[in-house]
Amino acid sequence: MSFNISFPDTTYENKQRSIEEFFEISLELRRDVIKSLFLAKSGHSGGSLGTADIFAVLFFGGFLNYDSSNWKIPSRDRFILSVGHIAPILYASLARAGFFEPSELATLRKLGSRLQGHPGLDVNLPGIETSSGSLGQGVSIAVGMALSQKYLDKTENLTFTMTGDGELEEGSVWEAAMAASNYKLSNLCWIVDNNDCQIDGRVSDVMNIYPLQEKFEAFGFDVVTIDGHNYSEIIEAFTKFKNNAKNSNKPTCIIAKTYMGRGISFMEDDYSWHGVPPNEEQAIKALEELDKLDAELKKSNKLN
Ligand SMILES: Cc1ncc(C[n+]2csc(CCOP(=O)(O)OP(=O)(O)O)c2C)c(N)n1
Repeated sequence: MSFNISFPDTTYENKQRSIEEFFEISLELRRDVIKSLFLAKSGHSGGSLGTADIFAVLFFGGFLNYDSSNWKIPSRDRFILSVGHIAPILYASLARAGFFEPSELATLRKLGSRLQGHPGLDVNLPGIETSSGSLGQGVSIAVGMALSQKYLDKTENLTFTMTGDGELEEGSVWEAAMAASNYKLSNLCWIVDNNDCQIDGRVSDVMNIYPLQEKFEAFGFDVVTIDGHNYSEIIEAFTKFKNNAKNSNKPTCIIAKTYMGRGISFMEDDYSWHGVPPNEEQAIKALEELDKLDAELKKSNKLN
């Protein structure tokens, strides 16, 4: 079987969009994840695919303020991927937003690549604000960034961070949560990828973290629980956060109910896909499934 992988150089603007456009972008992000992980022969498929809809809205829906051609501009919003092992979806989003060439996605996890298995500051990849992947730490860094935005720099800029739900088993996460509300960080948006899957089982079986909404509320957050694959709900949640940032003293937590491996029939809601890449046969099948969804979308004539 011959299988040629290439990454088209399509990029997308960061602006208000229709549901169909977000779906189209999420399909491209998912293709990037499948292709880069197949080429890497290692890495985390499940969480990367499961969060693609959230990344599509956050990076391409006008919610995260950035300039990919001048990415270090101090007035940017920050995005910290605390759940660092799902780096492939962050890399895909950055590439499609113009931070670097999409063709670089082919270097994921290769020796000398800027796209390491977990985001690293040492490799100077545009868009990476901090090293992350030692679970529980990124979110504390995000709290520090939000603190300095609000009280040192006195800007209106925002900090977004994403944790896994297994990651919430780290005690330091709750210190960060306590600090976020203590310091009234209404400019902090904490997204929880609540797929109820972690490295070797269901989160609820390994270490029960529930009830989650009530826990974050008790820690002083304004909490919204959404379907993390429903674009309207994702848009509404980010809109609420932006409103909170201006009018409230509480940090916002978005608990996004997702399915690990979303979009690929044989990966969905299966924790054994937490940390493995597709082999050739699986990659071909996965890309065919995504192409089919794309064809159906185009046939529906709802794209501009
Ligand atoms: C401090 C720390 N301990 C352990 C690990 C190993 N580890 C990597 S991913 C993972 C499970 C994380 O689960 P979750 O946050 O739910 O991510 P998902 O399975 O949804 O991708 C663990 C324990 C780590 N990266 N950091």
